[in-house]
Amino acid sequence: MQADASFEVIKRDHQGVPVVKIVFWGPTLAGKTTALTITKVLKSLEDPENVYKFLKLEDPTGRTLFFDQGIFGIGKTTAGLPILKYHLFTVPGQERHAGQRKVVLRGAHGLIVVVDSEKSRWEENKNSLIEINHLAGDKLASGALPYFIMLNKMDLPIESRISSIEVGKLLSESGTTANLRDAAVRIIEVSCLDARDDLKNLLSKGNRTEIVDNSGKLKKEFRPQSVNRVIKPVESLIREIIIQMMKQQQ
Ligand SMILES: Nc1nc2c(ncn2[C@@H]2O[C@H](COP(=O)(O)OP(=O)(O)O)[C@@H](O)[C@H]2O)c(=O)[nH]1
Ligand SMILES: [Mg+2]
Repeated sequence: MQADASFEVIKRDHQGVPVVKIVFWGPTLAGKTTALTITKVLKSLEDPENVYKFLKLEDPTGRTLFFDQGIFGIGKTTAGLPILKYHLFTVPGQERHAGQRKVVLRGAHGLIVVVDSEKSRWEENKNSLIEINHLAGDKLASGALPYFIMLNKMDLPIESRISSIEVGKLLSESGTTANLRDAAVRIIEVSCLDARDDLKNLLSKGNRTEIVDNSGKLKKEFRPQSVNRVIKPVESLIREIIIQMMKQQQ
């Protein structure tokens, strides 16, 4: 295996907690910042002690400048520490930010490639795939960088959006098919808009007592399906990364 195609070493913070990095990749306006924000809101409801940091760096028009970042944890050891911390980053999607994207991608353990299902965004999606293939194609091909493809905006009318099947065409047009081998099973169709609305509705419910436990945390069974889909790639990647981490420790 090539040196640059091996799994990133997982570092630990000053308290010895392993820290992993997951990056949302994709063209501008695809919904990366929205997906990260939904993750943050859900985590704040379900597991608030494990929300460490949330930062959005936007220009005055709301476009991401440099990156957005959220730091979260999972579980709690007897010492009161999380068993793992994960940093979620989004890249700035605008074409002129290629340099920043490269920096943000550095050291990633997992990748979520956000594809904008809006038909008119074909070229932007294609360019974004070409770029990630150029930067990380070897790692994606070898499995060293586990990934999911998040096909967003599935709420759009069917005639103005692409389907998962057409993502295959997008992959072959961008020359990424060979590297994104298992892509077909790694596509998750989502609507961040529906997820955001469902979260809002949930929170505006008059009687909150039935949806929260004794400590005021949202019970997992009340997680809306639309939100679950948005969170799924992060949760699945963390599981895959933990397996890699255990292999590194052997
Ligand atoms: N219709 C629709 N619009 C969405 C969805 N997700 C995000 N958007 C909108 O797309 C625009 C760009 O979203 P943003 O998260 O800032 O994209 P980013 O540039 O990838 O970070 C915003 O106006 C969002 O409200 C979705 O699932 N469906
Ligand atoms: Mg953004």
